[in-house]
Amino acid sequence: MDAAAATAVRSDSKKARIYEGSKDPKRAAFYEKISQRDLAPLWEVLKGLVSKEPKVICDPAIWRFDEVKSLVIEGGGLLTAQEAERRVLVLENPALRGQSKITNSLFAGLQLILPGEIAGAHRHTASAIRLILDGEGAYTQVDGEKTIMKYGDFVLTPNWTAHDHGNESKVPMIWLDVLDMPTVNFFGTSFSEHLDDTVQNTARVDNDSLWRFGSGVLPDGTDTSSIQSPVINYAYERVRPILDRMKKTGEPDKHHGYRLRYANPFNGGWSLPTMGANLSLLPANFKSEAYRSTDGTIFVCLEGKGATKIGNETLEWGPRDVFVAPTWAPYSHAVKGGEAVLFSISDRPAQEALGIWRELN
Ligand code: 1HN
Repeated sequence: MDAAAATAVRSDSKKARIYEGSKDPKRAAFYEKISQRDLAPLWEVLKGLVSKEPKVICDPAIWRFDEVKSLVIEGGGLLTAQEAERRVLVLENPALRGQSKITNSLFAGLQLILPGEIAGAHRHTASAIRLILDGEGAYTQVDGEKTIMKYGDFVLTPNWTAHDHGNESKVPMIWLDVLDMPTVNFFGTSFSEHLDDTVQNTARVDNDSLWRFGSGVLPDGTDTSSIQSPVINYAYERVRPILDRMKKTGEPDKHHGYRLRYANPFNGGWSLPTMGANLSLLPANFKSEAYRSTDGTIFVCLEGKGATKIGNETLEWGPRDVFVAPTWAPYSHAVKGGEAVLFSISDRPAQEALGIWRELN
């Protein structure tokens, strides 16, 4: 851009916006004058800034696995996992296209890793979770610990942990990635680096963290101050039976059915400070009462079928479908036929830490 064009752009950016009150010529002139000093009248925008209720740009949306799987696989023929660094199709909220967001604070995508492929080691300030949806037998390594992943496993790569993936199985693997990247970027705190070794040396026994910290004991000398869980794979085969036990001994919650939280075994809190995940068993023909909260929530069906009414929209779901309920939108689930299992994840821990999380009211 030449100097004259740059000046024109700059002077244009100093033009007062057209506000409601600009109809009054005196006010309009005032707004124009203060705009030259990078000032603007709060009274023209206050109502939009401090709204009575949350006003978010985010739509209810669903990605049906059977419809998108072939597209994920097709992407696998275009470039290798190594070329892509991470071969992921981003789940873009229809109201937030081009921003790599599924909600205002979270990223989600479907990652494909083909047999024999490697996604090299790196680390970043954004924390990630993976929920395994298709295939079985690929591994993730996190800070020197390897875990082989299976359907429904909930895998963590907390902030700044080194992680790489590889598929030594005979079938393609697809999983859902959710990252707090939009939150990290909102604060302008994104850092990342590639590690020298594409594949980390694993210094620990496979699944060491689940054995060590997922059995109700803490080895002597454990530093329990971490705000992120030390467990890197909450294996579905260990977690799923707990829902059956809850069902045998209690009544379902009217909003969430039988629901558990993926916890940090050090303090009972959420498994990550920025993202909180749950697993719900909704009994056969269960209909939940409408619920809403300020954490826009990503749901994934792991078993069964149903429909969720979000605001005025009803989304029908089945196994491996991913759908999203925006901040403060009332939603209710209706199970169709036999019982269903829903995984969910949101930014609730971050909101709770800031004292701004609300539900219902
Ligand atoms: C990432 O590092 C992974 O490690 C997946 O598998 C998805 C999306 C955005 C930024 C980094 C991974 C990602 C990502």
